[in-house]
Amino acid sequence: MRALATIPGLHHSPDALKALVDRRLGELLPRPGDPGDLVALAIREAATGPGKRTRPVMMLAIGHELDAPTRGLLDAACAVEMVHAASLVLDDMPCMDNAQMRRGRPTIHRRFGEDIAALASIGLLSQAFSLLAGLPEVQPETRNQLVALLACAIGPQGLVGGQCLDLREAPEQSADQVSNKNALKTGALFAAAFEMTAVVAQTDTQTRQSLRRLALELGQAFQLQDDLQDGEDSTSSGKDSGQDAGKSTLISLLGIAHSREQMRQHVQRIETALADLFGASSPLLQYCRKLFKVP
Ligand code: GRG
Repeated sequence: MRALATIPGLHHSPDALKALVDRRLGELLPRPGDPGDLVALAIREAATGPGKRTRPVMMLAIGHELDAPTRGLLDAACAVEMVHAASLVLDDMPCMDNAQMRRGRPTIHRRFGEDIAALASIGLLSQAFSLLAGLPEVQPETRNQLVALLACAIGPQGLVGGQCLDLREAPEQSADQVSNKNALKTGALFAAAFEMTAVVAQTDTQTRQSLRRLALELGQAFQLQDDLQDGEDSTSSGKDSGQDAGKSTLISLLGIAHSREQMRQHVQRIETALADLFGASSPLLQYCRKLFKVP
């Protein structure tokens, strides 16, 4: 196995890991063959626009702690980011959230048209799975497991199911129902990402289960932060605000103060889980504090 540490000159700060992901995505994504090759351009814009790359950065940081083979994990992390990008393109479309801005830029369908946006999303999904199917440094059986984990996270038990609840939910939702929706919409991809990391690193079942629980906690905190931002000025988030108007969110049900308290509790549990798994001085703890703006 080749651990991240064996790549000469590689530092493990989140910024360095993000740069590594961006460089690899740049190598993997299709390049426009001619000025008319709109889908390739849209795919590139969707996957390499100025997002945080939270999922792949965390996969690499966790993989480093677990001594996972580098090249296989990096490509698996890029596959997860491609799925995330595909989901954002679809989520923004007029038939769903009808968003105008994402990451400080006009949304993909506004720039390229709805037809190209739908094709770019499908193109990203197909590229993610073809990447996993040919993943370097891992056995065919492991590749199969990774494909199954990611497929399940996208489907009715994951993003698709959560998005359907979000779009068609009955008006009066309980806090438990909203948490369940968030677990599907946001937690499922984090859970797949962390379990995939465990599979690439060939950890024991207990570590894999701990990582899954951690991911679901992270998904709840992440969605709460996203919802809290929805009520703020869009200049800080780079995307439309007020998208949640008329929807049940934990903010609309519990109020801002109670939601912030819930988020604080999730973050506390995330920190405890990370410290238990990787030690109190793990860089992942710092990364999470920054992610959730814990002073
Ligand atoms: C077929 C992939 C696929 C999905 C179909 C459209 C859909 C179902 C699901 C949408 C799910 C969705 C958009 C959930 C929200 C997740 C979320 C919190 C997004 C924001 O993530 P960040 O903050 O964004 O990581 P950046 O821009 O930093 O990448």
